[in-house]
Amino acid sequence: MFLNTIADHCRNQPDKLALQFIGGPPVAYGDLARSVNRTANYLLSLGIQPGDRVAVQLPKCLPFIYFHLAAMQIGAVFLPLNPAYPAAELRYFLADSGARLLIADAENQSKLDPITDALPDHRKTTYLHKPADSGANWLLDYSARRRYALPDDPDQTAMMLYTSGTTSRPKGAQITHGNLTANISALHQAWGWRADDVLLHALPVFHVHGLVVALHGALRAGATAILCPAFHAELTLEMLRSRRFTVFMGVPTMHRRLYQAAGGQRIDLSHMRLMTSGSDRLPDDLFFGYQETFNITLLERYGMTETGMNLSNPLHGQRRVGAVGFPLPGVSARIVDPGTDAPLPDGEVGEVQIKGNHVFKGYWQQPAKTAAAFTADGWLRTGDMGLRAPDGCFTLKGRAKDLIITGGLNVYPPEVELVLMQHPAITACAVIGCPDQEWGEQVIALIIPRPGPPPAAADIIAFCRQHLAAYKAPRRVVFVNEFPANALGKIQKAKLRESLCG
Ligand code: MCA
Repeated sequence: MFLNTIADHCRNQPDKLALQFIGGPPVAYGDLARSVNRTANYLLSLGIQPGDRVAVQLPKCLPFIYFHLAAMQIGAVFLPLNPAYPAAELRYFLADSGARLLIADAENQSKLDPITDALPDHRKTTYLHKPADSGANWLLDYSARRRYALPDDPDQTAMMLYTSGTTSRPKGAQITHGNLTANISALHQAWGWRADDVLLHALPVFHVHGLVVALHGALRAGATAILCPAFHAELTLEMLRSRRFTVFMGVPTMHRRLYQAAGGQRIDLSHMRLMTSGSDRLPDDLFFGYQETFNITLLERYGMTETGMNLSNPLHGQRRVGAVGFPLPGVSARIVDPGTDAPLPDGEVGEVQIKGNHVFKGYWQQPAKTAAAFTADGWLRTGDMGLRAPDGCFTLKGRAKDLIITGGLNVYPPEVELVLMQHPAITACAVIGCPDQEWGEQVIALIIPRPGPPPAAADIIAFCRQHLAAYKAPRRVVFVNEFPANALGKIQKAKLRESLCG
């Protein structure tokens, strides 16, 4: 299992640099083992048992990583929470998951205490204080040592990540130790991870992309990860030029900003062994723009929270513009008719379905939704449409599900519509995504107001931001008198997109 591999690195190369935040202290593999062990002991001292959910809402910082690894090491379930979630969303995640423990930023105590006080399963919140200097050393003052064994059951849940849905509130995707191990081994092989790799890590750590693909990737290889607390294009480009790094991973919005930061100048980044793009489609102009400007061919790959990574363009060999590549080792992928689940011939567009040891074990306490996510013979329905070329290379062609991707983050329109319908001045609404060069798509709300003076668009946006993380709130509000509907009365969003997105 991959936690054992990391433990081996900690034993075999204790002095090798594992992690370092920009401007922060170096953390060698030996230090990492000690800090994670101390954190694991802290969790044990609180009575955290295998299977207990440990929620962590912290900015990107070392303790986030220590709690992440420590919780998994003692068999607890790590639940990362984006610091951008407002109280309403946070309450839902904590209540639904039944988290015993919350680790949070002390700055948020007055906001969090009233929420957690009302939750029956919640036992304790540990508040960490941000250090005054930028040393990023939020270390827990806890030193007892106890031995414990790493989990050895591949079906044991390691983490739970909330994903939204087209018909319901967010669901907790349970990702097992076996899933993580299978996926990170496949990526290790496919992307040729090496112990002398140095990853520049600029992604958030609350999602599969930054946490699993990037961070686990580097640790599994016994390599080094240099972490930026947040993404700044100019700073990142400056560092990428320095020749210190070999691997970088980003979402298209980040790559767009890096490309723009070059300001038309040619900057040779061909010393980078691997630069990947994912979480949303990589636009063709950016693929070519990167080749022209940076002398780099971005490697596009395809994954989802429920599976980790599924498909990837090759490390060696041709990376195809607009394509997401071939199944990773141990991954099976097929294209089917979404109505019948019958496989389609190469070249025909259908739903992408996935099978493999990396596929999650189900949604937390949602047996019906879990069953609906799989076909009778165990393929995961991704809700993404695509086709397979005769040589086995996959290309995505839109989505069967009602989903917007903005800046690499998924926004499910029904979730936003549910909030909008709580606004007293709204009779009906529809949320759609319109193409946007920087963000991929932008969230747009169409609204039929109640009779009387119409609400201000800014008020509606502010209302959404009170209830939802800012990236889910509409960027634009359009008032309409009616919606195009089909015979069943269902709003035809394709028509709305056609008339509005231009
Ligand atoms: C920030 N804002 C956004 C987004 N991010 N709005 C829409 N979509 C977003 N993704 C808002 C901020 O709240 C702010 O609003 C305004 O946009 C401008 O903020 P700015 O400072 O420009 O943005 P940023 O903080 O620099 O963030 C942009 C970002 C970030 C770096 C591209 O969104 C990001 O890190 N995206 C990566 C997401 C990711 O890791 N996805 C992986 C999911 P205001 O100022 O008005 O409050 S995992 C996944 O999808 C699967 C498994 C896979 O295959 O990888």
